[in-house]
Amino acid sequence: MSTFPKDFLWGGAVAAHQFEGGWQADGKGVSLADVMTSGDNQTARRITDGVLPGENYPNHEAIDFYHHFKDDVKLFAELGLKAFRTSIAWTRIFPNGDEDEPNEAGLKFYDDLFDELLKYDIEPVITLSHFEMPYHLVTEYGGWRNRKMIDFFTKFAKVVFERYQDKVKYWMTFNEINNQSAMLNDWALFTNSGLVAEPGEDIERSMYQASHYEVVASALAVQIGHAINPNFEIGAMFALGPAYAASPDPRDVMKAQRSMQVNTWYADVQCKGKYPAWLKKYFERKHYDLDITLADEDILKAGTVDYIGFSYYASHVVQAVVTEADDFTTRDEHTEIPNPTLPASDWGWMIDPIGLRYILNWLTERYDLPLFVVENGLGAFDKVEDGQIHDNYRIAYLREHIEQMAKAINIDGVNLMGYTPWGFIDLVSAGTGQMDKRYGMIYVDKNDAGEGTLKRMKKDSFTWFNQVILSNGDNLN
Ligand code: P53
Repeated sequence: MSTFPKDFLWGGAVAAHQFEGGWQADGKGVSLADVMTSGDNQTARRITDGVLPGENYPNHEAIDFYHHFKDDVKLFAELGLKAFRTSIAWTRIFPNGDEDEPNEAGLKFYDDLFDELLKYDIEPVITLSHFEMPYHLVTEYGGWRNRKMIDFFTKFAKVVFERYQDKVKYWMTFNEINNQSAMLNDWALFTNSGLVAEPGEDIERSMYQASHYEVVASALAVQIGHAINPNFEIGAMFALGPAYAASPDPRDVMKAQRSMQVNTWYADVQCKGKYPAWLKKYFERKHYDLDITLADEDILKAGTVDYIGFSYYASHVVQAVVTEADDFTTRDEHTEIPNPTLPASDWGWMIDPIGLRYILNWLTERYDLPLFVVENGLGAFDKVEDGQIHDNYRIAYLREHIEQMAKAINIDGVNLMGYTPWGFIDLVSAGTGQMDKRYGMIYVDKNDAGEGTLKRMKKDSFTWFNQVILSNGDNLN
């Protein structure tokens, strides 16, 4: 039997750029997501130099929630959602990012959306920056390489905190802020920080500098938000999955520990208010000479978060390589290997429900804060047969993860606020730009080529999740 707290936030999660469409509607500016093409399981998305003719940009239309939001929210209410996580598209509010005044039409859209949600008692949970900063801030300022970004971001945060202070209580600052450190690839550097490596640039150094400005901006936003409304709950947001050691060889164990440290140092900063010792040493040894001021350090201390939001999809297995560095930070194609004890999704993500319980315990032990699983789910190909979608594989995935959350709560004493499965309505994949990598309980008729009627249909998982919510997690069958 699973028991969840009475006010548990059962919900669903999306991000503005992955489902709204309307990329130029009512004065919206070009965001990072608007210059990213479509890829597939094999091919990475490309980042183009602005919006170019003849390219496929899947986020431009996405599932056009912008023009369907009333009907869609009605469907979300039918699903039984108590919470709905989305982001505010920064470029609807500040189209270029460096304007003095916000765009009223953009602000009005979110007023209407939040009113619609509240009409059905659905609690909005809002991410301020989810891979969609204004592209202009990249071309004009170099993205988060530039300290000026702190001002642009906090201005945006202040405007929306003030505007929606009576409608939104739960906030998160930066989505999966740690991806860039964990992956250090073109996609993560661009989507998190608007970084494209310049010839000869030490991109790892730039990543750390950009990340520093982001954690400062986040800490300032926490303080600004609390001053506007002391009841705000403002969280951080990380991509988290445990790194398991490939073997009991202490070198592998050390490798796993360091890999978690590289992945989660943001949590140390955002939850405890200071940089971890190993990372300060790393900056020193690398002679990075980062722009981290004493005033910044005070800001970090004063702006710790109220809760930890995180995404959980998969766990990882890591091993030390023969040429492993003394500090165990070597990155190459041999450091991560598949887990022979677990199945994988069609995109090669390891399916590991127990890993979720593990990470809930790990977070509790380190940070002792309320936790919120704000993303989880299975990206899969779905088949429509006679107007029905029998996605029993998705139900199984979600059920097993919910069972592990119940154990974490009832056996391990974890303080869990809620669960908002990712992409509960089909949307554009962030990693690949695909439509056919589907997470939804609501099917949207659109394929990778961009064809389809955009019609919404309930999958079997819709009825199942509705039962889960109605029974407050007791009925998982
Ligand atoms: P997609 C990995 C790779 C890409 C995005 O991912 C990711 C992750 C997980 O750490 O992040 C989140 O769409 C992200 C969402 C995204 C979701 O995972 O590549 O916050 O925007 O859609 C799923 O299958």
